[in-house]
Amino acid sequence: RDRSPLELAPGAVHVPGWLTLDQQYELVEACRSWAIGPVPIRHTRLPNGGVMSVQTVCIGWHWQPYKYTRTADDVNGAQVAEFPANMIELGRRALVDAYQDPTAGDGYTPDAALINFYGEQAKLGMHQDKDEKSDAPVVSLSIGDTCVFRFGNTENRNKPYTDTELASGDLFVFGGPSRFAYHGVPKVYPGTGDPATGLAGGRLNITMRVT
Ligand code: AKG
Repeated sequence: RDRSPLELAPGAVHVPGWLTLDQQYELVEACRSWAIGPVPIRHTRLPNGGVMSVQTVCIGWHWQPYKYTRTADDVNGAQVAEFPANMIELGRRALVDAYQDPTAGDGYTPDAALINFYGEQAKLGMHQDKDEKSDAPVVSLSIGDTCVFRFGNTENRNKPYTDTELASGDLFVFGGPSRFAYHGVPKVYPGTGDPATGLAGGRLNITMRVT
């Protein structure tokens, strides 16, 4: 695959195949451990009574709709795992490569990540990431099954949007004028991932944020 960055909209960049297989394997191992504890991965309950089809575990700060806390008060009350320094570095390199600017990562210090696991039927509705007080970019890493990623606009939940596929190893950055764009995952293609990532099935997505 061509690994050149593709700009979907100003500030929204897709870099196919950004992570090596080794990096994917390491991230899968780390996520497997975070999924066990201190806060176990779970289907998040929404205030409207809905339950998300994706399963989520957080590091650094715990996201519960619709705020960040240090302790997972809607799960087991435990403090979430620390945000590791090597992921801060990975986030900085992601910005440098996506924006093709050696200074793009300067001063970028993500302090939270949402780790989402998508089973065969899981989807994520169109939403904005707006519970962060910072307008620093969101860095998204995908591992495992390919999905349809729907990237919209900052004004309306629905059209206009662009559908693109995110495959294992892909990086997607949304910052600048696209930071608060609506986005979602309408479909995952089961069985499309490479088990050599350490993920036998499903899709893993990690989004780093500055809260
Ligand atoms: C989010 O965590 O806010 C997402 O939108 C995840 C997107 C994805 O799974 O690619």
